[in-house]
Amino acid sequence: MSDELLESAMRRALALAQNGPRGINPQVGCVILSPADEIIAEGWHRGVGTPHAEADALATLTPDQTRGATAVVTLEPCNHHGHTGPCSVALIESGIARVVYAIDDPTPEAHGGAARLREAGIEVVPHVLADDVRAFLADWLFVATHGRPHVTLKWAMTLDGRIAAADGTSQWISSPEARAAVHTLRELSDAVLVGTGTIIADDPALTARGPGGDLLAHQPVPVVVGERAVPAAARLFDHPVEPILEPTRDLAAALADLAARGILTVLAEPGPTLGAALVKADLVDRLEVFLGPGLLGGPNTALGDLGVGTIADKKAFAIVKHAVVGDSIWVRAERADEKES
Ligand code: AOF
Ligand code: ZN
Repeated sequence: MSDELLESAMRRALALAQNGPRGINPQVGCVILSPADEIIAEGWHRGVGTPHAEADALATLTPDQTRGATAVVTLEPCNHHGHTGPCSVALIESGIARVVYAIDDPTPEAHGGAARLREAGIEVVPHVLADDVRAFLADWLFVATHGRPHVTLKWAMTLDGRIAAADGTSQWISSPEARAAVHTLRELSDAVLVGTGTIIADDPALTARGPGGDLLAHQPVPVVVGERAVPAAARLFDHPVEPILEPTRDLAAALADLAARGILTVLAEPGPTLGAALVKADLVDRLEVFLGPGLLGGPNTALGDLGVGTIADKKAFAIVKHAVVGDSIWVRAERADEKES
């Protein structure tokens, strides 16, 4: 069978994967090809507790059809008893002759399906269209390898690095174009995170809005971290998505809990104390910084103390993108000591 044919079947499996929901489990697609290279079944995974993509596709076929066929699946078939039995075993029992997959399953429990299939005498072709599938599953793969969501920390500051005036006012440091970019970042995130201090001081809505104040199509889950009480009248509770409260100072634990709820990406928009605590704990993967004109002076810096006593200990971030947004500049930086995402 030609490489083009396998790639085109994998492209179809990747399109099917996108029918599934984003969340704790990966979005996975599968097609089954007959010995004559025709697609005879399609399947995808519909989320936690439902059949895996391979089982979904196989369910529509008779044993006569599966014998000698090829399964093309976006993720290495699993090898564990979770909510369902191992796909490796289901494929072996189906009489499939060959399994083609895109990326290895990184989870210690599910990993190992490819080896099991080979041991059973099935031809295994790994890593077809691996880059495309890896890019599609990047956020899920991040969570699977780190045990927490990917965290972006955002702030807007003046040319002298201040985020508010002495009386706490901060509207507006950056341009309307910069603020529109922030709302797009919110819309693209699974969750928006602030501390209880920000809720008490600013009472933010935490919605993703268009220029006219209209709600954008996708709304992030609002998340509040911290031990102080959240006022019952906070605007947060008017958010279209029910807020998640993490009444703890253990940031790693709060993020792990978000991952367990299927949140893969977080946009953190905290004040300087929580922002610094996230950076200090090495829980920040990306920065989105908006630099507005003007100077404010004073003590209201973007981040509080990071415990960096000397320049050699600075937290390393590499600037990967910058853009002019109205009268402001947008800078994106990625954590420099870890570049897997
Ligand atoms: C596959 N095919 O379609 C998916 C796989 O809780 P469970 O039993 O559903 O297992 C979830 C794990 O199985 C998940 O973390 C990932 O490692 C793998 N997902 N594997 O062979 C699929 N969705
Ligand atoms: Zn499986």
